[in-house]
Amino acid sequence: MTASLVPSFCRNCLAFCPILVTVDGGRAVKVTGDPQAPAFDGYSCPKGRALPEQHNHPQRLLHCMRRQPDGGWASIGSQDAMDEIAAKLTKILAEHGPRSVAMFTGTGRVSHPVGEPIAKAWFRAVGSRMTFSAATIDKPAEYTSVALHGNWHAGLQSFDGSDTWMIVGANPVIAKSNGAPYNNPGARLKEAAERGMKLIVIDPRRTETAKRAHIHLQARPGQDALLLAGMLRLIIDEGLHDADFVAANAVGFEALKSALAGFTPQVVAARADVPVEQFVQAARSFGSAARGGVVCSTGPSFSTRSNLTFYLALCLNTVCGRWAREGDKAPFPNVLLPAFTPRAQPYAPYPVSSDRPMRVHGLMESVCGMPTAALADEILKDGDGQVKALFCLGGNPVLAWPDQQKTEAAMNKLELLVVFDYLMSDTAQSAHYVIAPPLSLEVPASTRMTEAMKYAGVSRGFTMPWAQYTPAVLPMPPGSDLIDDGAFFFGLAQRMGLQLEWVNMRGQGPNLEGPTQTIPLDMSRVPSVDEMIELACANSRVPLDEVKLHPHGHVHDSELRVQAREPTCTAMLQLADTRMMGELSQLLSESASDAKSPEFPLTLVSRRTNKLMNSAGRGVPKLDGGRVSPPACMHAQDLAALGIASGDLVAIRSRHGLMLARAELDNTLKPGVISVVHGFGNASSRLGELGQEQVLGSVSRLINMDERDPISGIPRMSAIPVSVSLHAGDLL
Ligand SMILES: Nc1nc2c(c(=O)[nH]1)N[C@H]1C(S)=C(S)[C@@H](COP(=O)(O)OP(=O)(O)OC[C@H]3O[C@@H](n4cnc5c(=O)[nH]c(N)nc54)[C@H](O)[C@@H]3O)O[C@H]1N2
Ligand SMILES: Nc1nc2c(c(=O)[nH]1)N[C@H]1C(S)=C(S)[C@@H](COP(=O)(O)OP(=O)(O)OC[C@H]3O[C@@H](n4cnc5c(=O)[nH]c(N)nc54)[C@H](O)[C@@H]3O)O[C@H]1N2
Ligand code: SF4
Ligand SMILES: [Mo]
Repeated sequence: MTASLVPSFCRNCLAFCPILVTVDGGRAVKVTGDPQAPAFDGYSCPKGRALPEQHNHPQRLLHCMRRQPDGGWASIGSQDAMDEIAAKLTKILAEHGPRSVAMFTGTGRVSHPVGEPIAKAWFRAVGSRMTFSAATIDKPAEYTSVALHGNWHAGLQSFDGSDTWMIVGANPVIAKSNGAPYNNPGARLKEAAERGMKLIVIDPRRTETAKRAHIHLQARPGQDALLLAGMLRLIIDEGLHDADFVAANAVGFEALKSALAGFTPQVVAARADVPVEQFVQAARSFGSAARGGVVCSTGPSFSTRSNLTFYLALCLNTVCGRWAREGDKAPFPNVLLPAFTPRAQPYAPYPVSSDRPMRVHGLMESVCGMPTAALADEILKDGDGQVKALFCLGGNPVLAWPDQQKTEAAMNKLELLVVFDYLMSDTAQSAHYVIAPPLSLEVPASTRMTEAMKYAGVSRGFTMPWAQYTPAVLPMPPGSDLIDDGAFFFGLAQRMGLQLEWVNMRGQGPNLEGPTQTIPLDMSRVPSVDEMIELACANSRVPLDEVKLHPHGHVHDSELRVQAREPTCTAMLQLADTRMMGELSQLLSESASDAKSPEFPLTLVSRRTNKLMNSAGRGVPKLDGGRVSPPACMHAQDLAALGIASGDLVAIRSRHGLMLARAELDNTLKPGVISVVHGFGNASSRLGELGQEQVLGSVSRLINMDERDPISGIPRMSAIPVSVSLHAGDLL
């Protein structure tokens, strides 16, 4: 058989880069970026190019697994697994009620976006609201800030026409995350700089993104709210704001202005440890530009006060009038989402929390969803409503949830843990059943999920009307019995006599672009993945069949322009939310040295690497380079002061716990800051098999769940005070 070259797109992360897959004998042997998809310049990253290694992974599960009474594992047919799990769930639901069954969805769901709506439909059908996701341990403030401040119907001004752009704690060049277009962000930032856009980056590390900045504020971690407050004050003080826009579209300007009074450039620059002239230059550069925006990402999200930081970023956009205006080209003309008419008008703020409490920590279900940081305690705390059964879809809680020890205790306490993963992950080690899914190249997909990310924040998703559909590129591996999560939950529903409904939301909270689409499913037969894609793309602006005509993807341009405010629209943006103004005054009164203590003199921050997607990619030599523990990146000054050399095994201690890592020289860091990649480490049950260095490598061991945000529950996951020392002796 001769090899063929098949166009598709990578689904390891939300960039969904177009790729060409070389298929030989039914197997993927090579993946490259697709040069015929000009919008992406043929770009791909190492994770995408390693799709063949992922699909052909020697430890890949080709059958579902069931834990045996002696603790060992045996394979089980997917139909039998559904029979047994349906019977167990029926019993748990009858004994403990719907709240006892929960779900966590992680980043692995990006590979197969149409499974989750069926899983959620199953939860609705059994009456459980207990569906959690990685969103509340990621950037939950994207949701809370929009609820507190309001949003803009037409969206933020587009990156393309902007002359200023500010990125707070994101590294989109590597992560394809908030702040820059997903289609080859490095190239897009370079182009923008060439046409004169002034990029401002706030990050304690001179990242790949910061290297492209006009101004890089290398601030102390955790000072973003302070910096944004200071910028707002300076911009208003110097009259650089857009008074007409504010008067027409926002309330609370005077109250915000007076709350900002104490945030002088001197106070802010000193506390954030940046040169005052550079801070002033950044604020003026942002304030005096005509178009552009500010966006925040995981850096400030993980570093406490995330609601306030994200809220102030929205205030900065509003005060400078940086929302798409009447007559502008629509920044987000939907393609696989239904058509809509963007308007130059606000969406009103709405309550952040529901009246539905969790059983623990005084947390509520909120606009960002169920608080994942509370789920371990919901499992551990005995009593009415206790979570007894958990489905984990494409996630790896043992390495990704804060407080690894607590997470492991919770996983081991469950009566039923069902993990959907293609490998025996560290969470799967605790499971009762592991469901083996087909991998991305074995199923069809559309780019709708990334398009719909625009509903999750103000600067996510594609910045152009890009769409692609791919059929399955590969057949199922010979001899395998794989089942995707959609078909699995559908099968459970059939066995339990449940009627499922497919739901497509078209926005966040009460502010929807269009009515929610609810489609009852025919329960007599399992829908194919292609049928699920059709359901997701119901009433799309561009018919799915037309998108399919472009196998290399296509920009479905539109002449759609932003329309004027509707005469009936009374909504206003809120610049002085009471809760946020309270936090502002607390922030000012806090001591500047709160994070410094002699016992924990360094500050640990998170970072991502180009070759791994959180914990995924470990175990693939091409991606992890055989590394068993994470790099602990440190400045030469800190290494020298501690007598540590690059390559040494070090113990990192926080008030909560300790982890092991390998020191690595990195002079792009601000001295005093140590930056460690998360996703390493292993379940502690594997200590005998793998050894301390490998097992104790998770940053989540350092995170205390009790230091949590009152709305989303996200704990401090960055800007953590730590100490670092050469590792000696046994730790456990
Ligand atoms: N300390 C610290 N903690 C963090 C973070 C941090 O930076 N620092 N980041 C946080 C963030 S932003 C997030 S989003 C979460 C991530 O939390 P998780 O999503 O729970 O973590 P991942 O490691 O991404 O887990 C993805 C899992 O999906 C599996 N997978 C991959 N492809 C497929 C597939 O096609 N199908 C199925 N079924 N499974 C698949 C992988 O094998 C892996 O086990 O972690 C959070 N936790
Ligand atoms: N290659 C790759 N791509 C990924 C992922 C991956 O693991 N690998 N994960 C995906 C996921 S789940 C997500 S959520 C996105 C995340 O995407 P990003 O949010 O862009 O994540 P990072 O690349 O870690 O960038 C966060 C930056 O914040 C900085 N930082 C840390 N603390 C602070 C602080 O207090 N203030 C400020 N201003 N900066 C701070 C760090 O130095 C770092 O450069 O990436 C996605 N894409
Ligand atoms: S950036 Fe890398 S992992 Fe993400 S879609 Fe593109 S090739 Fe895949
Ligand atoms: Mo994330």
